[in-house]
Amino acid sequence: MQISANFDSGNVEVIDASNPQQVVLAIRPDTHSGHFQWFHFKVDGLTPGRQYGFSLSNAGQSSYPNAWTGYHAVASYDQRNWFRVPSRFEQGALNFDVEPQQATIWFAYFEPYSRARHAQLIDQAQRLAGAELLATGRSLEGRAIELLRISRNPQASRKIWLIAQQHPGEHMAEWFMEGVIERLQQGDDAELNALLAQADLYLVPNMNPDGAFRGHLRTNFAGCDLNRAWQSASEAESPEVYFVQQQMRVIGVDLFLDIHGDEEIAHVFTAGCEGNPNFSPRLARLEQQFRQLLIDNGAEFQTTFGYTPDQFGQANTTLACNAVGLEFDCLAFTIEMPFKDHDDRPNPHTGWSGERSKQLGKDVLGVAAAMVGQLR
Ligand code: GEM
Ligand code: ZN
Repeated sequence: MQISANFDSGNVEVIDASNPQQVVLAIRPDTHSGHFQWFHFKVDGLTPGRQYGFSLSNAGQSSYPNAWTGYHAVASYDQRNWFRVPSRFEQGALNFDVEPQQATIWFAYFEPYSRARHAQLIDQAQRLAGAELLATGRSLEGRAIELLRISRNPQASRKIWLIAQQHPGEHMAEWFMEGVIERLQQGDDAELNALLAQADLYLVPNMNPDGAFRGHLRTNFAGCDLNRAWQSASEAESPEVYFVQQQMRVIGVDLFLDIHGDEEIAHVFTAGCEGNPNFSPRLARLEQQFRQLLIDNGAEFQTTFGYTPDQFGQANTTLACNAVGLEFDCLAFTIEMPFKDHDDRPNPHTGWSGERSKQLGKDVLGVAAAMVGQLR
């Protein structure tokens, strides 16, 4: 049996593989940061039908140790079809057993979004009507941060921004962006035609390519949490945020959506700008309308579970959502998808998945279309 993780978004260290029924592994922390939770590894040389056991022995020291309760790892034989394997968080380790059907299997914290698929997505997006690669920033290790603009009406006055995967382990975020771009490919979409008659879309499908490639959970190559860098972005520590902020200040923002994943809460939810000093009845009304439309449109979304709302004036404005909502006095959300499942409509076979993330992206685009005329 061979275990490897030396590949795109791979992360695991082998501690002791001498006993196939109790393979002891550990998750590697982000480079220059203590954060860890994301894992992704490949096992070769298995005997189909035989029982194997794997143990992520340091799970209890991860960034969100409580998140392992009720969590089930994802597995795949072909890196396309992923399914959940029953997992147990016990004595500080995450343990899961498999009786593999094939000699090779991959395990991960969530369905990975590969750099190769990202490259295909960027190519695909540029073939959309009205699309252009408007600008390209550079990560600390020199990977591209692509800013795409979709513009189909030169008179369109509204600027709608979606950025994704500031936190590199939150792979559901780029799946969401693939759903957005896939919907933009549909020709006969009246909702989208109405949206693009009034607004240009600005899309950054992956904010943290270095962290994604390195199998990080939360930080970039310098160990910076990009979602805490929006009041102090620098080319030295957080060029990814610095680039997007510079573009926003040239272009403007009327609606901002920051796409994330959440380790602990088994539901899809949003966090808004209720704690910002500029939060107003107008913004409160827009936030309520956005959430209600998502629910009315049948999206996998709910408002019962989520983060504790900030007290007025107490927002942490180093976060993208709060920083952009404040600076541009616009509707701004953090959109959170679960690493576990959306327990309002559970799917025990897949849990929350890439496909469900894509569908949410399509649904959110429909809500943006319904609200574009009321953003200012
Ligand atoms: C979260 S966003 C946290 C927002 N909290 C409140 N109370 N509005 C983060 O960056 O910690 C997003 C994420 O990690 O997915
Ligand atoms: Zn996040």
